Amino acid sequence: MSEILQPQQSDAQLKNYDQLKETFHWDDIHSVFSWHETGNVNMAYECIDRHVDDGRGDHPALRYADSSREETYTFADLKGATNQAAHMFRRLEVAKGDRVFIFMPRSPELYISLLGAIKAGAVAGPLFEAFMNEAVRSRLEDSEASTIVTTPELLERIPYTDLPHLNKIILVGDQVPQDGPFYSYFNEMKASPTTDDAIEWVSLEDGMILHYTSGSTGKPKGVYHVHHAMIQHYQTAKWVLDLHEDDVFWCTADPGWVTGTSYGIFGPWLNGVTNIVRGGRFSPDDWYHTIEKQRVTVWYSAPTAFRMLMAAPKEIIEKYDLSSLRHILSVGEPLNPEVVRWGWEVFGLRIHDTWWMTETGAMLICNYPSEPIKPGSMGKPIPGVHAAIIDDQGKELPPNEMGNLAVQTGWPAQMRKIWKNETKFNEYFSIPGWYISGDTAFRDEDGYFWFQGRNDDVIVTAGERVGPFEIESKLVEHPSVAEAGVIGKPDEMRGHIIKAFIAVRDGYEHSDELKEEIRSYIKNELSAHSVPREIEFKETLPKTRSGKIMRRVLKAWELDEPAGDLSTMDDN
Ligand code: 6R9
Repeated sequence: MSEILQPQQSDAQLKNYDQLKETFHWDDIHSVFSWHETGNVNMAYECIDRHVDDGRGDHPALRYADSSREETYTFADLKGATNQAAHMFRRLEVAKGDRVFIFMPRSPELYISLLGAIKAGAVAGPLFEAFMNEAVRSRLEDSEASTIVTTPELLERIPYTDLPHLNKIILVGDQVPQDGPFYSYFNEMKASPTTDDAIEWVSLEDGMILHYTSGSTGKPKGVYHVHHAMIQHYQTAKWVLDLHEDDVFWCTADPGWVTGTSYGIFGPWLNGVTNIVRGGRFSPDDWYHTIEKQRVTVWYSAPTAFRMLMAAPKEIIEKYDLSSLRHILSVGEPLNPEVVRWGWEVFGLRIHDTWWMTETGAMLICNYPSEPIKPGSMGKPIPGVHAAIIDDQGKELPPNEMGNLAVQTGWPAQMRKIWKNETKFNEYFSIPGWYISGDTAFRDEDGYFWFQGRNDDVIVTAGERVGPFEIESKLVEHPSVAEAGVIGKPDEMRGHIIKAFIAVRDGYEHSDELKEEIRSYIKNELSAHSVPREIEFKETLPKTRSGKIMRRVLKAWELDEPAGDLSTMDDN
């Protein structure tokens, strides 16, 4: 029997879960959006401008801080700035539906550009700042982006001369080259009015954001979301994040990942709360300092971060006053019961797990402040969503049986396509009526879902999804590498780490120097989070007769488990 923790917050906004599960329909909340009356749809308008219309223009919307900058923007400030950005994009001939990428470290300009692009009717494409040339190139090429906002420091990672569609590069910084497709962000913004006539009114089904994410094979997939998603961003931020107007909310994710947009931008701002953005890297001192200084009330982070905080010396946490916190949540990987217990001990609060994916666009299975939680479980589906465990034929399985975690199609934030890849898109919906997540799980007799693993080869490391194929492809381009197979190896701190098995070419030694060289090569070509922490040299790798590396066998080797059916293995 698992442990059950009773809810702490009697005034939580989600009331009567059991009843709402039966009666709630997404259409019920259309009337809270301004388009319900005006017919004018735009996510960015709904996030920012409407709060100014509602008389809350002076409320702080964004509080940004890093080691050198500290700035506050009210909703009125952001309304003006995002209007300017929309004018800037229009003047640079960005048309409705064009892909505008944003590739830079967290900063107010990132948030203003992203919302400005959406205001102008473009599809925003956020790219994590740590991406290196190849990762940047493949995403810009696939999306055929016309415009990118970046910094002079990151410019060398954008091979723009090889990207025929990319013809406008807006640089956030002082050094802007004279020749070429370059524009100065600050000059263009200065030349733009703050008036709202650059807003493009769209339909709920028009494109809004394109998030590239990893799959088990092939190149990264462009997951395409539309303005309609706002309905679910808004409502889950109420039910699950439990945001009230005066909350100070901090989502620690970067907008390069879906959590950093759905809940680092849309969810909180649709609800008109103060949103904290911290630039720079993780450090326990900086993080606790942020909570204390900004008086953060609701905090959304990831198990890896919690585990790193847990591992930091106790004296650090004791220096800070963290009493402003009311509600803590987690996403991205399994939340260990041990972390929930630590949260209770140090904050006096439960950490609430939430489950969803880039493809689902918003939270689907969650723990709520109003409901008991079972540590180790992801919780229960939100009202308006029916999730189930199904077998490969689509039959729903009884409680406690492990199978495919699937969701009945039709929730508002569901992806609408995989960019230029209908085949991949259709794979998710191969069983009629269902979205197949790729995760395995079971549901207990109380309706709580328990995550068991991924049933493809995608690696979730430190909360980030990494596709083994992208790394393997890069590895074999290194002169020393003949063959490479990449798997996730269980790790206490990071959930999984990336492990590469490598067969070297003739003339290369199995040396530590070579491992180091390969690591820095991946870091420079792809990104720091794609680097295999462990490398093991092998004479040959297990392959199918058709030549596919059998990651399943590599995993079995690693875990000392039986390798299962080897009938397709090539034994030469
Ligand atoms: C939002 C986000 C999605 C994959 C997903 C699953 C894993 C996410 C989880 C979880 C266990 C949770 N995952 N939340 N595993 N418990 N609460 O993370 O999106 O980057 O697309 O990753 O992450 O395996 O399929 P994304």
